[in-house]
Amino acid sequence: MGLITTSRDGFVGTVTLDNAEKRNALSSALIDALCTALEGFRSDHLRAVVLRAQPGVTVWSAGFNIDELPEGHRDPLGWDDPVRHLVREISRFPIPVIAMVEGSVWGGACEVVLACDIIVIAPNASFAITPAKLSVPYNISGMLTFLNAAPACTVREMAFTAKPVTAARAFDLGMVNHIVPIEELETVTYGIAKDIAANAPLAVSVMKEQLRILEGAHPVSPEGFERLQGLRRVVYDSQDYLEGLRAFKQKRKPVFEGK
Ligand code: KFV
Repeated sequence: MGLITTSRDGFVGTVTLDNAEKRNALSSALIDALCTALEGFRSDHLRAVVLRAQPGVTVWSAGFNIDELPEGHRDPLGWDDPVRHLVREISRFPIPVIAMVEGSVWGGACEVVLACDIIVIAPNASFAITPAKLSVPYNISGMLTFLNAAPACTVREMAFTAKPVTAARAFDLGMVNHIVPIEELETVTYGIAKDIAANAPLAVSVMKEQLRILEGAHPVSPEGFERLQGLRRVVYDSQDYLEGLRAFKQKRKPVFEGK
């Protein structure tokens, strides 16, 4: 079964998430397919990429594939985790990636969208930062993606409540570039892609990389890094982490005890 589809029109490539049955959860297989598609676009010298889901979905992506989270005592979002790999791939990709979003976007998928260069959304889009619903310690560079995309007080509210933010609010907060009626979503998105594709690709590419390096220019001391990793370890070693996973699989609300 295909998890994604790809297409291209001139210099513009499209990757469509195509696993609505599992709400486009970011399984390692889906992410592998997506990264392979991006690599193909890179070697063919495309100039803009649109990342989207099938038209009409109510869930753009349900985020991390919870079934693939480790059963405790291992960092669930370490360097080699597929979502981390995808976020790095998008942000280091030398071609602008435009996220075109209708429907809800959860957890790791919210980071993936916010890691894209430009975001165009329909009024039914929503965004949720969900680790607190599962007792997952999000990783440090992931928190930086959120912090680069939204005001710090918004990141705090989203992360602590895990409640979705509406499309209108995401736009008001400057988290996305455009909110447009659903009938105009493709026209506006592909219009931007074509504008980019008409420009000088080397200049666009170097500006993308400059912005990535500048956005990531936050020195963290070794002591600070080790402190954060130690605090994260307490979370993924906890009973609450196991409870979060169990509750999702049993389709019930988790009961967290703070230990
Ligand atoms: N991982 C694995 N399977 C998932 C999934 C996920 N994140 N989300 C949905 N599925 C599966 C679900 O188990 C079901 O499979 C099918 O997709 C349809 O889901 O074999 P099954 O039982 O058919 P439903 O029935 O729940 O769909 P729906 O009623 O439309 O509700 C959609 C939605 C998105 C509201 C619901 O599926 C949901 O709450 N999903 C989890 C959303 C979430 O909390 N995502 C965060 C994942 S953790 C994450 O990203 C990270 C890294 N983090 O730290 O938070």
